[in-house]
Parts: sequence; structure tokens; C-alpha cells
Amino acid sequence: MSTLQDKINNYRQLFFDRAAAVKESQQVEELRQLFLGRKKGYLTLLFEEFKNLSPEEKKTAGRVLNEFKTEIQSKLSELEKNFPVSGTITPIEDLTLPGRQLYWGAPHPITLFERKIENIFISMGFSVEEGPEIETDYYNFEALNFPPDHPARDSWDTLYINDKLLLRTHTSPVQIRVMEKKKPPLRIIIPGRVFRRETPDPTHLPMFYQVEGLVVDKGITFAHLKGTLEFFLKALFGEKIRLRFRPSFFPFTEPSAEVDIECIVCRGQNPECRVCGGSGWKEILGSGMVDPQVFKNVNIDPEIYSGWAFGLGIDRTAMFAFQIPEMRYFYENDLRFIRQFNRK
Ligand code: FA5
Repeated sequence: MSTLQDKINNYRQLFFDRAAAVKESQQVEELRQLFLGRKKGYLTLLFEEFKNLSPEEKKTAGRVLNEFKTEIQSKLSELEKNFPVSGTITPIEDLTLPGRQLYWGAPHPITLFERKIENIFISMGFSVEEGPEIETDYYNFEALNFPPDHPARDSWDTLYINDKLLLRTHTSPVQIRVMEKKKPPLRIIIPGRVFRRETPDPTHLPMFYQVEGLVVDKGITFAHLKGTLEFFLKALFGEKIRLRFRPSFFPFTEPSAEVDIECIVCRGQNPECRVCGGSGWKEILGSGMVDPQVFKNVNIDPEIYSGWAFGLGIDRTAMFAFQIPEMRYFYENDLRFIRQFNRK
């Protein structure tokens, strides 16, 4: 060890003498090669010697060698700053080559569409809320009036993390989280990712986006729900869009309705359409008047307040808006597809 220490002392002396004599960038590079050169650099050789030391000796020697290396490196970078390489053109800069094409990032079509939806609701005075993607059974189901083991839970094929935690199957749990914290009047939308154990097909994905809407105030009726959703969907698809409200069931709304829009892919003309199954209609959202039990779960008095809510599938609606016959295209990451949505 003492010989190694002696060698380091000698090399340190040599290094700093040579460093003090540097006058141009070329000499900095020579000094670097002399000490840090891959095969014969002095420091490289010292590290070779280090390998033969006993484990006991290695402890101190390792520290000393690394300190010396840091000293060398910091002095060399100081010298590089003082003696910069002059601005000559290096061979890799071939000025005859064509320019490199740069690719700019751009928002994903689903993000663009989500923003469009948000802007329509913001223009109507709604604000935007968010909630967690990993949820408890309480928020995803129980507080929304799904008793344990109730068959209504079967419509949501749920991915459980453990007995208590799950990946949220819809954005509705955020209704509860918001109503626990804020009191009416409420006018909010909640966009976000949701998860279900589903086999992908043209209109179903295991991970997709929803946007929830919730309005709570005194004197809110089903007419407000219908009027707002019609206004929204016409702003999104244009005045001529045909839609229909169809009675439905959700444990957290009463009465409930689903909204279908006409199948933009076949317009009811193809009995074998893979999107609408030939019916000419496709469901895009569920909605209804907030069930009084849900209000009781968050300590809002249903005798004073009423409200409506909806949950819309963003991907499925985007598919119609962009006239794409297949929702899976959104997630295949094929740039030829994705880029089409960002043309100015
Ligand atoms: C719900 O998720 C309810 N939470 C909606 C709701 C909210 C009702 C508030 C009442 C009040 P549903 O499972 O029907 O409902 O899903 C809502 C929408 O999400 C569907 O209309 C559809 O557009 C979309 N969706 C459902 N499953 C999928 C899927 N696997 N892939 C893509 N989109 C889907």
C-alpha cells in the first residue's frame, strides 16, 4: 500500500507540474491521455495494480485512488475551460449533408378531444375536477349505492388489486369525493382514465377515458339534464346530429337514461356494421337524476337538493367524431395515424 501511495504522490507532482505548463488545448488532451488513457494512462495502470492488493489494503487504496482521479478530472475540466478547442470544423460536420428532420411532439387525439369537451362545459360555467385511478370499494361501489354482492356490480368487470383496492371502473366515484368536500351548488366535470376487464373490440377497451358530469342545486330536474346534454352533443357533433335518450338503470341515478348517437360509420345502412351491430345507433353515455341515497351518503339533504349526472366514454365518442371505425387505432402508436389529428 505504501508503494502505491508513493506512486500516487509522485504522479500527483508530475500531473500538477505538467498542468501548470499547459499553454494550449492540444496539451490538455495530451495530459488527459497520459493520465486517463484507456490502456496506458498512469492512473489506469495504478487501478490495474490495485486489483492485486489484499482486501484489507483495497479499502484505503480504493479511496485514495478515487480521490486522485477526481483531482485529475476537475483540474482537466478547469484547463479545458481556460484553453477551449478552437472553432475549426471537425470532419463529422459535413456541410453538404441535407438538414436533419426534426419531429415535434403533439397532443394525442384523445387529449385533443378531451380538451374540446372540457371547453364546451367550461363555457357553460362548469369547473374541472379529478380523482384517483386506484380506488376503494367504498367510493367505486358502496357510496354509489351498490350494496356488496349486488348483481349490478357484474356490469363492471372489475380489476381488483386486493380485497379493498381496485382500479376504478368509472369516473363516478369522484362525484362522491367532490360532494364530501364541497357543498351545493355544484357544476363540475371529471375527466379521467378508467379500467375494466374487457376483451378489446372495435368499441371496447380494457383502459379507456370517461368524463363525468355532475350538477347539484335546488330545483334541478330531468329537463336540465336533457337540455344540457343536447346542447353539449350538438356543440360537439354539429346541429344535425341525431341522438336518442333510452331508459336504463344505474344504482346511483333514478330515473336513468343512456344516450345513443346515430352510427356515423354506417348510418344504419349496414346490417353487419361491426360498430353498431346494424342497429344504426351506438351508446355513448349513461346518465340520470342523482339517487337520494347517494346524497344521504355524502350528507346532502335530498329534500332540499336535487341533481343530475352523466358519464360519457371519451374514446368511443372520439371514434365517432373523427369517423374512425376502430377504437384500438388510438392506442397502437402508429405515427401515420396519430399525426393526422394535429394538422393545422
Ligand atoms: C358508467 O360507467 C356510469 N358510471 C355512467 C353514469 C355516470 C351513469 C353518471 C349515470 C350517472 P357505462 O358502463 O355505461 O356507465 O359507461 C359509460 C360510457 O363509457 C359508455 O356509454 C361508453 O361510451 C363508455 N364505455 C363503457 N365501456 C367501455 C369500454 N370497454 N371501452 C370504451 N368505452 C367504454
